[in-house]
Amino acid sequence: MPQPVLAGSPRLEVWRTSKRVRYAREGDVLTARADGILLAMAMIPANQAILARTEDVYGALFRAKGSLHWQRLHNYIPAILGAEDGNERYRLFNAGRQAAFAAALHPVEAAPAACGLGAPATSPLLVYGLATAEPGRPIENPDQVSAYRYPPRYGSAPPIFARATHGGGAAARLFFLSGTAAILGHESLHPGDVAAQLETTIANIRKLIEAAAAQGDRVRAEKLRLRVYLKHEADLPEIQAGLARLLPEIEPPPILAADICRPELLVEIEGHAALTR
Ligand code: 3EB
Repeated sequence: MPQPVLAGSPRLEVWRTSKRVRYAREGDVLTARADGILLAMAMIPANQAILARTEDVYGALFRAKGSLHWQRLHNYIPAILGAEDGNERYRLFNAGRQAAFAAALHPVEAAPAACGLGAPATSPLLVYGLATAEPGRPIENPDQVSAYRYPPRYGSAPPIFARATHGGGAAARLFFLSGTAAILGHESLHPGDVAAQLETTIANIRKLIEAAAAQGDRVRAEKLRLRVYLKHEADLPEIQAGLARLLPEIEPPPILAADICRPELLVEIEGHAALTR
């Protein structure tokens, strides 16, 4: 992870399988492959030309994916709120991602879960994700506009991701939670109030758990494995107190320092959970 850790550990994810794993470097993409499973990570310098670099990274990832299906993607964008040629870099990133999904003929309604966060300006553009042999099932929040239908005021190209997914194939027992923030409809709530943003964010996570339940998936809050991204380190005590109060089912999750993709958003939470039979 390129972001500084404010609380908790570790800074790495470990995914286990009983299948034989082969590791390779395929151009700009590092891969770990097993039968029906791909973990792929692409990392390239992108302090300039973020749109073209995003298309490059996604083009390489789609080539590595082949006929598998994305389950989950993580996007870490250096200087995400910075400007380039008069445009916000996150908006340019979205344009590049949209172009790559279009080039791969990938329908936005079948997008995987994802998160989109800032990274230090000197970090490379980092995108990593999991693909398996069967498509997952998207889960949307009834109180949020689907991200791929955001109106143009958030940029000419929308972000492409599902709010959550029930995994497919080797990930069939997993619930993937996308980056979740204080957004209702398509609008950010509670500018400047980190405690209220956290409350809305956790409420959005619980709505996704309910939406999953309506589709027959049992996601128990105590199974959530979360990662919290916080814009201002000074808000750490308030966030830790809020997490303990609003999510008493789980141990305190790790908290990383990162810019969120809208200037007014102060906190975002993503993760996954093992589904309960
Ligand atoms: C939002 O709900 C907050 O660009 O891939 C969340 C998850 C967000 C993923 C992405 C962005 C992304 O719009 C931001």
